[in-house]
Amino acid sequence: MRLLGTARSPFAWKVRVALEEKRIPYVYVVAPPADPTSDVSRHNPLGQIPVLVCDDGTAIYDSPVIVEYVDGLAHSPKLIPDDFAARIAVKRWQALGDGVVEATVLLSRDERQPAAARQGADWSRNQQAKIERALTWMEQDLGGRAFCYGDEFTLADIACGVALEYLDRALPRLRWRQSFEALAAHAERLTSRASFRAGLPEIT
Ligand SMILES: N[C@@H](CCC(=O)N[C@@H](CS)C(=O)NCC(=O)O)C(=O)O
Repeated sequence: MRLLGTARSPFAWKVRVALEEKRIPYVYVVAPPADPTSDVSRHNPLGQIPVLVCDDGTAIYDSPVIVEYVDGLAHSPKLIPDDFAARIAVKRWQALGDGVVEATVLLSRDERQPAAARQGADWSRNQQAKIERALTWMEQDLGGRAFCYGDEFTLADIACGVALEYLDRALPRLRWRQSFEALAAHAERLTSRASFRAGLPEIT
């Protein structure tokens, strides 16, 4: 199995954490989508990474679909619960984490542009408000628990940890840890796991 990604992709990192947690061997291939030699568009018509290319050539995308596939490959640990309500709750955490990552990517990319090329104050405020609202919800839902959902590590924790660590690295000016103590403590617990240390994205 080959995972196509880049050193900077938070979505590829989420998949790598899942693969590490499940102890599933894979080959990581650095494949920048914009590089015509990278073959990404041949595997994913949308031209986006991450893409998981199975040994029989089947390509799986996007990251939520890949992690669901990966979870089905090995029984334990179970990242997405079977129970309907639990599964929806865990996937909702993933949607929130992925949404924080998307807003962080857009905002941090915009902030690196020359002033004349930037989107403007209203747009930036809107992106930042998404992040703050999502973190507020996460902080309240996590409360004093050790895991995002239930009493076991799940995909919810992967998505949450990836989003928080990426936010730390891509938009350090937000200093979110000062306002969200439960999330800050959870981020420490999560990023100390060996699975999270694999494929930590570069920020440039
Ligand atoms: N919803 C997708 C998002 C993937 C995504 O945004 N990938 C970025 C890199 S992190 C990408 O490939 N960008 C190139 C492009 O959109 O052309 C997922 O979860 O996999």
